[in-house]
Amino acid sequence: MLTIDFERLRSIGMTPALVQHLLALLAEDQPDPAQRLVRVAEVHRETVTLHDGLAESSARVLPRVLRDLAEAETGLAVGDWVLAQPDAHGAWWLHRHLTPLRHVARRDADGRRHPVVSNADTALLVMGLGDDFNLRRLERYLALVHASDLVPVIVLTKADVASAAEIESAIGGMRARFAASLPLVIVDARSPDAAAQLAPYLGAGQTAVVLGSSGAGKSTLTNTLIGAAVQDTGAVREHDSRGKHTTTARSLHCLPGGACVIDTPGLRALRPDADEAALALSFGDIESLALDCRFRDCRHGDEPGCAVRAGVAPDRLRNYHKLLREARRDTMTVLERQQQVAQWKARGRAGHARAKAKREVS
Ligand SMILES: Nc1nc2c(ncn2[C@@H]2O[C@H](COP(=O)(O)OP(=O)(O)OP(=O)(O)O)[C@@H](O)[C@H]2O)c(=O)[nH]1
Ligand SMILES: [Mg+2]
Ligand SMILES: [Zn+2]
Repeated sequence: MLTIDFERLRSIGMTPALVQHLLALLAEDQPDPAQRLVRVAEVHRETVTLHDGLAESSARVLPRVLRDLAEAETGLAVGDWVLAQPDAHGAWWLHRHLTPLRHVARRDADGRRHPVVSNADTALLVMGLGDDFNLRRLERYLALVHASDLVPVIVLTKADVASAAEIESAIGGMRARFAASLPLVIVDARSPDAAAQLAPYLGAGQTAVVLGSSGAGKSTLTNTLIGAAVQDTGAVREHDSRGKHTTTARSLHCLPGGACVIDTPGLRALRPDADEAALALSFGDIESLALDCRFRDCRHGDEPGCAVRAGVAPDRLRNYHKLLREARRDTMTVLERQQQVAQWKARGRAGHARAKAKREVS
């Protein structure tokens, strides 16, 4: 029977809830006594970096594990807990992927699901004050985080270079759209003060993932939290503050206070893997106001007596509807998607035929 060395694994994010979850998984299917419980710190093309609480080592993944994950429409993610074992030559192999307690995934433009991170407790949503600040993007990140049951903390960086007006308008915009209970910190990501402000969210054993667009200051903040320049950081473009995608892979780091942080590359376009129910949760204000609309099937368009239109920023409502449309498209089965494409094509053909007939008549 596999024992969990809680003290050793706590430095890489083991929590009591995880122990319970993992023991339940392992009880169903007892592992080989030679296997060790470790955490995925990096995922590369051919190998993974595993952390055992003391040191990191490189390992290859059994093809069977990759096949099973692909079949489940997912893949290995930084933060996953796994079982690994050395072969006769001393080379480490990842033998078993343990279903994560929490998992963040995103969708690409084709609706395919991609893993982001596993077993994180908190998401630090990093956004630069100034050109990077964008409420719609923040709303998308919040939908992603709510769908995966992480605690969101909004981290607005570059407070040292932002004007008072920029800071005020950012706070005002957030207050108009989000619940006042949403945690918000405003920092210079390079200053140790940022670590102090985030300390309440980074208790021993906790795992935080930093998310945000390129140039927002995710790696800068990661370095400040670690207390050393471990991650490369890069300059941003002068005219729009956009980053140059300096970080290219996700990586897990231990912090001096006993928490872990996962640095991630800035995503170009974020499409959360959130279904309608998760979105309804993230946009709870809209859902509860909708109960007061005059019509039960109100679409919050131009119906009279619409409580949603009266109480929600129009841009937030538009963003919600856009995310809902994407979610419906993403959750369509392959067959449904094929049928939709066929329908579009048929409509296109009918349109062509009509246009042709018209030309021939005139
Ligand atoms: N003045 C100031 N500069 C910051 C702050 N945060 C980040 N920067 C600078 O912004 C630039 C981009 O920071 P990074 O940490 O590399 O950004 P990133 O989010 O990791 O970007 P990618 O890795 O490309 O996704 C660097 O030049 C940082 O020094 C801040 O709070 N204040
Ligand atoms: Mg970075
Ligand atoms: Zn309505």
